Amino acid sequence: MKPLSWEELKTKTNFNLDRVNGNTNSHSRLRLFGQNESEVRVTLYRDHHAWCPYCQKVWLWLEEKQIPYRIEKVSMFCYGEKERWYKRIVPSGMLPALELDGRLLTESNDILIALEDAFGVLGYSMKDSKVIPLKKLERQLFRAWCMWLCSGARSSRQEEKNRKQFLDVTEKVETALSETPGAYFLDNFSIVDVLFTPFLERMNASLFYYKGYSLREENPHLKQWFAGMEARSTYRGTQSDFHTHVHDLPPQMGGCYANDEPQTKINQTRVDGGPWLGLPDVGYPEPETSREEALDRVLKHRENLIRVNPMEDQKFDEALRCALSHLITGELCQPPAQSASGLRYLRDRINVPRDMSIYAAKRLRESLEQTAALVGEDQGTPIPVQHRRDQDPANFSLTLSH
Ligand SMILES: N[C@@H](CCC(=O)N[C@@H](CS)C(=O)NCC(=O)O)C(=O)O
Repeated sequence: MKPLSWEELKTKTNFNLDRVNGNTNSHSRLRLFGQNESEVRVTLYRDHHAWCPYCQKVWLWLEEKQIPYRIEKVSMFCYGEKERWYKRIVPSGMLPALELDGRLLTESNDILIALEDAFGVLGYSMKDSKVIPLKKLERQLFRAWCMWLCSGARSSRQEEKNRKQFLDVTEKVETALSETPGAYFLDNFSIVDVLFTPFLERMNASLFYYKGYSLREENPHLKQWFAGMEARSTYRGTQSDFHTHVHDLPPQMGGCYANDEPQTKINQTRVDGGPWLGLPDVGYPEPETSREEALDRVLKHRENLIRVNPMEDQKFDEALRCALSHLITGELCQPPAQSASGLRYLRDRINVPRDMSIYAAKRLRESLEQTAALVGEDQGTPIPVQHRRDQDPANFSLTLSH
């Protein structure tokens, strides 16, 4: 088929999201949950790309409690320059920060305590005797994960030791989850689930890709916990995918080290090159709107996407329309010769949930890859591991949050 024009593509999506009062989403700058704007007492400062795990905790808490709040987005050092206005209020530049009734707070756990003092607890208090040991267990798991993922093992014995240490702590997490009847850490969804969410999500992604280990599939209680989280629209709105995490973690963690298990290679090929549907980064069924959502997001940013792509603009414009035509019609569309690297450059830079939700991203990656495959094996510029300035939000500043 011939590629659809931009005008034709615009008629193919009706995707619409109420950012202020609708489901949790990464684009919103104001959340009201049906309340009046005059009720807003809180501003959350979080990172543009939704990579910061400590921001995710606070974000999820506010969404669960339906507290009206504003969102200000700030760059992380690894992908851009810290905004001067932010350094004036938080000189270290660290995220998250939160303003509550004009009072500025930093440190995610202190923020959560202040929020529960102001608005009431989420199931249990951070200081509850049931919560404290689980909070400690989360930190223990975090340390074991860092040790395994981030120390380049000097020997296979060391690698084995790090792996075992992580699996031992995972066993304790399994036991804790088995002691409650439902999917969650306590009798109902609570603050404890919020505390565990950011790093369990990042562990699931990074260990799959760098260690050939599928946390979610190999642990029945964690499997149930992930499904319990995905039953919540709040979590779905903050949820990322394997591709985003495995490439956002290295600069944040100071390096992630792959082992030489055959399964690791298999998983890396799959996460980088697809197929992306069926990966254990999501378990709920695909919404009917995923393709329309992906198209809507590309249409909003198309000028910047074409401008930042290393390929010549006109050629990439046509290649991108071919991929979008495939996304919407399911029919393959021959892109211009030598456009594979431009298509794969974009395929590698779709971020979840920053740009779109998890299934929309999978569908778009699939169409970019299948279209690129028609004209060759050329890959895009490799994703850097020391920094991610290829993702500098300044390139999208006019449209990023619109
Ligand atoms: N203990 C702090 C840790 C916060 C933290 O490490 N934030 C990182 C992002 S995940 C940060 O802001 N780093 C500066 C940057 O990357 O720009 C908390 O819980 O809030």
